Amino acid sequence: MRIDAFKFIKYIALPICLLATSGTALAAEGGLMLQSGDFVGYSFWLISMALAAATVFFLMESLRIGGKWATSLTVSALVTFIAAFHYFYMREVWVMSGDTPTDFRYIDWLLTVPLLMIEFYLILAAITKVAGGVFWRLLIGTLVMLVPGYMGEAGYLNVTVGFGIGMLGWAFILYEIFFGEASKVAANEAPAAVQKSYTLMKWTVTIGWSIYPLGYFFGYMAGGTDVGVLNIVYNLADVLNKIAFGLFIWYAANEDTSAKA
Ligand SMILES: *C/C=C(C)/C=C/C=C(C)/C=C/C1=C(C)CCCC1(C)C
Repeated sequence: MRIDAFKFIKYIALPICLLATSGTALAAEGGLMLQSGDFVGYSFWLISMALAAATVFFLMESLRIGGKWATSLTVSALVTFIAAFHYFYMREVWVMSGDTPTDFRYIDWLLTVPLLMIEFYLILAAITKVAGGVFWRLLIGTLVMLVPGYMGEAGYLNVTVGFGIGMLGWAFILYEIFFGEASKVAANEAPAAVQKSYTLMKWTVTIGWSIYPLGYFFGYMAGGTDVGVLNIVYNLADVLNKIAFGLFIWYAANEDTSAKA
């Protein structure tokens, strides 16, 4: 497919300029810079750049592959775009204070986690008709998981209660993608490549996502963790849960499209 100049500016060049300028502006105004030997700081820097690069890739690929896969790929790009922006701020918090940027993480999650969930609906909707209930159940599950979790961490709710309700939200999501309507549609109607990526995505939500409640548990309920270790683990988890997750979708889009070409 030919990519025309207007589309290129609108979808690719503009978001990239925004990302680049905001990142540089923040680094300049931050004052305190990354210290040599600050490995947690390095991981914040690496992940923010990897997320920015992944955004470019998903946007380019959504233009190239396009068609019914354009929406899923665009949403993958939105996830990495939103996360890259938050990482620019989070790394500042880290290098300036050595604290965990909890509020930024939750604001990021509040936007990116529902978008990641919607991907389950979108990849199925790209190949067949899916009931809207799938979309709503997954969306509600994410809110039940995140809002009490935030309230627990921020002190608006008892930490154990916040954790308990959040775990129920996560369990509800896992039930839907393993045994609910979405899983049945995937098993009965999806072509092999889409099934493969559905399986990878669902295990990411199980194993990759377990990092965050584990961090919460050890941080607040089991006597506290080392903030450095906690942040490196969260940062690496985001590579799997945001970038690799997007690549699983890209794989399905690519296979499904070349199978029909
Ligand atoms: C890109 C960011 C992602 C995928 C973040 C995911 C976050 C979670 C899966 C958080 C889960 C939590 C629970 C299951 C219990 C309550 C505490 C939370 C919010 C950390």
